Amino acid sequence: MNMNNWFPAVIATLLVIGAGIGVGYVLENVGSPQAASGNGIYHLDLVVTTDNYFNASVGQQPAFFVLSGGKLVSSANITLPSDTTIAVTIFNYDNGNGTPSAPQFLNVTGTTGGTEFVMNNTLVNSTYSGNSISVSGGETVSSVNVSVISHTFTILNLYGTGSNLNIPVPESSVVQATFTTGAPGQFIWMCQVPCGSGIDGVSGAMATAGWMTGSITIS
Ligand SMILES: [Cu+2]
Repeated sequence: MNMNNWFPAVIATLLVIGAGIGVGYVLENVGSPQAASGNGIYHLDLVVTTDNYFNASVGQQPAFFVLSGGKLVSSANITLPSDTTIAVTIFNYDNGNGTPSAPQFLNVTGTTGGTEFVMNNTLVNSTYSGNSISVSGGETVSSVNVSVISHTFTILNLYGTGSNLNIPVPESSVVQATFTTGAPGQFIWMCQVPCGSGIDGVSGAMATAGWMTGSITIS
């Protein structure tokens, strides 16, 4: 799971932009599924990194972090406001591919319009133009191909039993989507692409809060 050469630079740039003017500004200007507008938009910025030391027997594992106040903090317990539009941005450093636990997790579900906005090197494919840069941008999708899926950010049963928020994340990409929370409650988020340790990949990161799973408190 080594990173591509270009990707850290893209991430670094986006993080600088995010720290300087708010990642929401990026979201609202690149054609996300729902342009954030007015008050009450809550921004949840997530970063997936690899090569985090887990322990001596497992070695290194991928993990989700929350980007908060300009630094990475644990994703073990994420609190979101109730009855609010959440603009989520996921910066995925991982260039590894996996197989989801079930085909349904390739599909975007529970987001505004049932879509997400994906940026990666191929989609952005920027070129030199007019002594500057010409940026192509990204792509709005309703599913991710099994050949490129890396992780998912899934909130189980967020909209009722069996009705999940599911945001599939391609390898080496930035993904943006919006969704709306309901009444206060307790939920579980987890990645649905077994990316942990053990023969089936569901141990280690996949089974540990703050790595590939955690709680969501809607309050
Ligand atoms: Cu994962």
